[in-house]
Amino acid sequence: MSLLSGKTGIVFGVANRRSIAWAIARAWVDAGARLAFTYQGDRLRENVEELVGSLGQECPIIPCDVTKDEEIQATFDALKERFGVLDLMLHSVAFAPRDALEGRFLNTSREAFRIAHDVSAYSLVALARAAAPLMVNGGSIMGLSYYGAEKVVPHYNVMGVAKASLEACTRYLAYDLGPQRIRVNCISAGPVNTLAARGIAGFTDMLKHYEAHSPLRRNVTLDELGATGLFLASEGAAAITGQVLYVDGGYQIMGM
Ligand code: NAD
Ligand code: 0WE
Repeated sequence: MSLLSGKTGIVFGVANRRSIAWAIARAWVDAGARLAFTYQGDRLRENVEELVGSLGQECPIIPCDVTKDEEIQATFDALKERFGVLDLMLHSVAFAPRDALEGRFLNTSREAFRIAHDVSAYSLVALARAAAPLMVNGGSIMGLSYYGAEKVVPHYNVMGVAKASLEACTRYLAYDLGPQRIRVNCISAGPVNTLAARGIAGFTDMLKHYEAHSPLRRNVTLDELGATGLFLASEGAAAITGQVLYVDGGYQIMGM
């Protein structure tokens, strides 16, 4: 029997085939899960429909901008209708206004700070609150973080502060939801060439830096992130909650 057979899940954050969310979703489906997908706006609908069409299962595909409470409500109403019970939720969503990821952190505007935290951190709380009532047999919730939460990565700026919040939210949610056997964790991924990383000045140099300095002397692959997402969803991780798991070739342990 496969690791996730009979389990249901919902995935937030697929934009295209390179999305980390897509890698984790594929791993979940290969392990036997039934999934629902959300997409941010009309711009991404066809992308997600085409990708999901290749999975060989009928999946609900629901629009959901995570900054809109009414769309979150409608998403979980639809999910309750289709699946009834939920076991897994993936949060793979982040955004900060582009100009906040350039120049000095010092110049972060109140509005850029608000948006980054609303989309990238508060949304985990809102989604967990909506998902928990459907997780009647316990569950596994996971988000994606990055090392810039913990140490200064030049230009990651307000996103680093928002990821620090996401990681703290993960711990508080793990405490609140633990009695319901719902686990909440983060995967802190090394840099991956996705849509969200594209066009970041110096991103190619960052990939080279990880290759040169991480203990494994290479970058992480999407398949490896999928495998970690599968582990966190599975019984192998049954006693792991509130944690940040680094999937970064070991980069995070280095002091120099
Ligand atoms: P991606 O662009 O494929 O995914 C980001 C997703 O966020 C997109 O699907 C986008 O639609 C969604 N999103 C943004 N604003 C939204 C909103 N208001 N409502 C709903 N969805 C919204 O890029 P990715 O690299 O796969 O990013 C996924 C996650 O992984 C993010 O949390 C990112 O911070 C994190 N991460 C990425 C890297 C990397 O190097 N690529 C490293 C570590 C962590
Ligand atoms: O979390 C991220 C990136 C998330 C992201 C990306 C964008 C680009 C387009 C959030 N908001 C936006 N806004 C946009 O307008 N990563 C972990 C990838 C990333 O981004 C960086 C990095 C790394 C790594 C930005 C600066 C420095 C390093």
